[in-house]
Amino acid sequence: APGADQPDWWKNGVVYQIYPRSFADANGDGIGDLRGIINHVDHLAALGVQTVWLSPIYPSPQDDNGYDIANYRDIEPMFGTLDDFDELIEKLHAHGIRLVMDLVVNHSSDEHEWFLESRSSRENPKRDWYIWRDAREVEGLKPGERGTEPNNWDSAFSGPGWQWDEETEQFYLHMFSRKQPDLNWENPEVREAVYDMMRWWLDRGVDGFRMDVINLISKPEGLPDGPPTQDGLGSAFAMVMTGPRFHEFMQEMRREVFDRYPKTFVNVGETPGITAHDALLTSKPERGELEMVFQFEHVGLEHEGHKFNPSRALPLHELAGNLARWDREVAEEGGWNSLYFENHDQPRSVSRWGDDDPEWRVRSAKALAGMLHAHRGTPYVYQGQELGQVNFPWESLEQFRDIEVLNYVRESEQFGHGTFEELLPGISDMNRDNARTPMPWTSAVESGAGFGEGEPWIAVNPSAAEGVNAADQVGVEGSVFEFYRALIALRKSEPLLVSGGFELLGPVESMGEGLPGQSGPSRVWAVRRFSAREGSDASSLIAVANFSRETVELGENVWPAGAEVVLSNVAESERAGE
Ligand code: TEU
Ligand code: CA
Repeated sequence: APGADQPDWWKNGVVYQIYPRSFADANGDGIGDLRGIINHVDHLAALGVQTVWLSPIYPSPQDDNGYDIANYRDIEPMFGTLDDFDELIEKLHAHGIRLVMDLVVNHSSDEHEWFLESRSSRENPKRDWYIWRDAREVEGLKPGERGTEPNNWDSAFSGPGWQWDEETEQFYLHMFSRKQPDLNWENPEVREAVYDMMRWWLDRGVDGFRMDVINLISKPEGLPDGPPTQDGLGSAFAMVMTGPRFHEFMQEMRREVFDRYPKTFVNVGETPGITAHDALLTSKPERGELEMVFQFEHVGLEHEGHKFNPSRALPLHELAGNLARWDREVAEEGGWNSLYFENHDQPRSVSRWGDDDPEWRVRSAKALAGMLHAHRGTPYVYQGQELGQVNFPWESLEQFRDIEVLNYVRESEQFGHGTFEELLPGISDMNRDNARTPMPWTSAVESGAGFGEGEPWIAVNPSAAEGVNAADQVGVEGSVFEFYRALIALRKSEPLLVSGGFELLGPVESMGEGLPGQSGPSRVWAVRRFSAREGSDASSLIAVANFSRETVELGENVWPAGAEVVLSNVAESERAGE
């Protein structure tokens, strides 16, 4: 792989996430594909990213858009072939870009051969590859009646986390949809089958993995009930997150897979609910686990209860304070952070934390970018984020594709928690389809915004007509894309961004009404990266963003006299009082 001789190469660059289904459709069937990605490698090269992470492209019934894998060693025909895949790796490598695969091994599809065998009979050698349990005895059962689910666990996509199998008369566990049965990591044969498959992809030339919900693989002994949620269910996540054998399994995976290859791979764990303490244990190099993990705290701060309850506006100091704490407790202690505001599960950050009014969208997208990339860790850019994409203007249920929304609306109506119209505001803000609308390559919304010839599988965001598209931004001065390009280039020329110390300058809660010299509530976010705290050769890089529409004066503690601007989201002519 390019630059394979540099240790820790993954600290120096930026990762770009592609959601293949929504990136570019080359054959006109309305669904993005590998050929579409191959055709747009120049876009990635222009941006200057070091690594591409592809959301799952394995054969799959697409119950959860590929996060339900039916065969770990092939390509979904809708996306292309293994030959296309080899061509994509080769082309990316030729441009100096590495490829990270998304790997989902907490669960497989119920259509995977392993599960078909497992469910075929209780005596099948693969029975124990998944998590099967008898029904729980309840009092007063009549002959022929079965008990209840083995415990109260819910599934992430509504309803109980257990599915009854009529044939073999047991339940199987599914933390996500019922078409995503959980693999049994307690079984060493399962682990060896996974490691073997990972080696197969590494032999093929991939440069690493993004391991889906990897901290859910170790279930607690006895599968005890979880704390109550609603409708008589309990939280499965609360019981399973970063379970008892998680670190042990990660160390085993390192020994069995990565240690057998030169150390040129990046392994990022997607780890909902992980604490900073466990993130440090997972990413400290000497422990031999993963290179870094995705934390979830900062993307859950504004939720009260379920993520589709209307969310509160997030006070800036909470977001800033959270990222600063992760720096202090993980990066400062020798671990490493993944820095992200968006991915295929999150709404668009400009709509969520910035200002998506057309007047402010561009500045806002740049401000968010600058702040994220100024933190210590590896920054991730999700497709469309580099164009300042905004949330979609949702109106009707027919527009949604995501199983999470569809199940939620169905269950809510069934249990009388609200009608679609009542739920719409909360769903609009937080749903995952916001991230999954087609990548806008041109402004031609009516004909698919350059995504492909066919009718796209999900509606195009009308923002494409207002400048949120690649054609209007690549090479155009002042665009969000050009800001990202400059930011990514800055990381290459400015070692402080990679290895400098980190300090939050403001806002912090203790500052009460805001920074000194600033009236009104906290609205300026400022961080500093530095080579040394003091001394004549100390150098610093300051990132500062104004999260309001008003002009603010910056105090000396944020913007010292004589500081020079290296990159700005506002044209020089528009900057006041410099
Ligand atoms: O997501 C795991 C996860 O915990 C979430 O971000 C999830 O989407 C959320 O709980 C829903 O509210 C990963 C993948 O990123 C996601 O796309 C998959 O659906 C999920 O795992 C199951 O494989
Ligand atoms: Ca296609």
